[in-house]
Amino acid sequence: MQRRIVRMDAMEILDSRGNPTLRVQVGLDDGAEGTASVPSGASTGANEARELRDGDARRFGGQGVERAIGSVVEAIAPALRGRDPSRQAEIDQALLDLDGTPDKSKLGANAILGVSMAVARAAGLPLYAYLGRAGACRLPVPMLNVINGGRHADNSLDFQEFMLVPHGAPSFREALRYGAETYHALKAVLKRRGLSTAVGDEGGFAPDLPGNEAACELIVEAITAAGLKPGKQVAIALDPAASSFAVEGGYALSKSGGGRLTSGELTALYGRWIGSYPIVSLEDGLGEEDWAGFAEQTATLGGRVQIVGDDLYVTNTAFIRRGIAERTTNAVLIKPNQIGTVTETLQAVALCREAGWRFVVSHRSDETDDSFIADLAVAAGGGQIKAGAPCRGERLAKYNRLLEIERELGPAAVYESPFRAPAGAPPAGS
Ligand code: 2PG
Ligand code: MG
Repeated sequence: MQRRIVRMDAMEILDSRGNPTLRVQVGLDDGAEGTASVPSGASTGANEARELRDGDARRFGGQGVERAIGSVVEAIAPALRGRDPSRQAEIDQALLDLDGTPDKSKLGANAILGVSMAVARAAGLPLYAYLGRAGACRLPVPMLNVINGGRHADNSLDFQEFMLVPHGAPSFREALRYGAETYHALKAVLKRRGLSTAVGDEGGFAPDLPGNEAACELIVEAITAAGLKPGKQVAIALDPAASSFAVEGGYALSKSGGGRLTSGELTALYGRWIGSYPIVSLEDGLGEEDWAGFAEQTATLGGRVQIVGDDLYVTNTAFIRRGIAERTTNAVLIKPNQIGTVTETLQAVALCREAGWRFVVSHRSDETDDSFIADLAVAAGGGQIKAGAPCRGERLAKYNRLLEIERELGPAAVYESPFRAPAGAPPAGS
């Protein structure tokens, strides 16, 4: 029997930075319900789909989402009433048509994504199997952001994220243990040196260090202190989020007092680090306008590490297509709220697969307890997720959901390092 959407509601909740965001609920005629909460970013790409914020300075400094709630209740709900929730692509297309703008600014990408995710949740359980169809059984290697800098912390680090990659673990559960134990070892190392163990926006530590490179040294020390093998069991991933320190003609490392570098000099710096530390992945090593610099970086470093584009592509197939044609990177960061619907997110994943590119499903720095991306990562099957440190509830919601999925899959669950093959190689199963 065909099921129908009969009810839709939205409310304003707070996200992990204490800013308002949207929770959307969709109800079906058989009583099934789907709820979803929408994340937000701090280091946002210029071409991301636009959130609708109230701009009313009397509430939340203008950040309220009552207008976006209006979009859901007044515009979207009547248009989707009576629709079959299992027709995700048609529903998402209806949302695009209803909005009619290229950047979803009329209804708001936050309103649109909330509905899109809630419909998927109402339509099928478990969500990973529904989105991925049969055969969704690959658990992702987590990238755990244990040292925060850039726009995510008030410290001396220009680079935004220093992540643990426990790719040498035998299972997701063990990988998370490696990550958590290293996180605790890192805390002890910081304490011993009299450095701050307060955490940044994604739950990683945010100490003042003499320079960006010191974060890599500390991480290697922590991996060893946890009794694990750097590189073999736990490697490092970086997201400098370089758009946030890009300046006219180069990059300014002003938080650390590291001076100005050209695009080529910054790539050379990463190259030296790759020689000294077990780095397997480098995301947004350059700014979102530096397409030529990225191509150069991929040509020089792309055989040794995964080069991931985030701000550059904003999960948009138009930009990813250009990247594939110009060999700008060899991997893509996938964030549903950058593009605004579940279907477009899956299209971005499909394009990566077609090109033999890797991809990493990702959270945002402003998160909620919604674990949608955990299911999405298993459904997409690319074998990588980044969801912050193994600390703070909104980050753990994703990792704990992955533990549940792994348990549910039982012996069918697969945990496989995408980093054993050379960096340019396609993800397994593609
Ligand atoms: C990133 C993200 C998530 P933000 O740059 O990859 O870590 O940060 O959500 O602030 O854009
Ligand atoms: Mg990023």
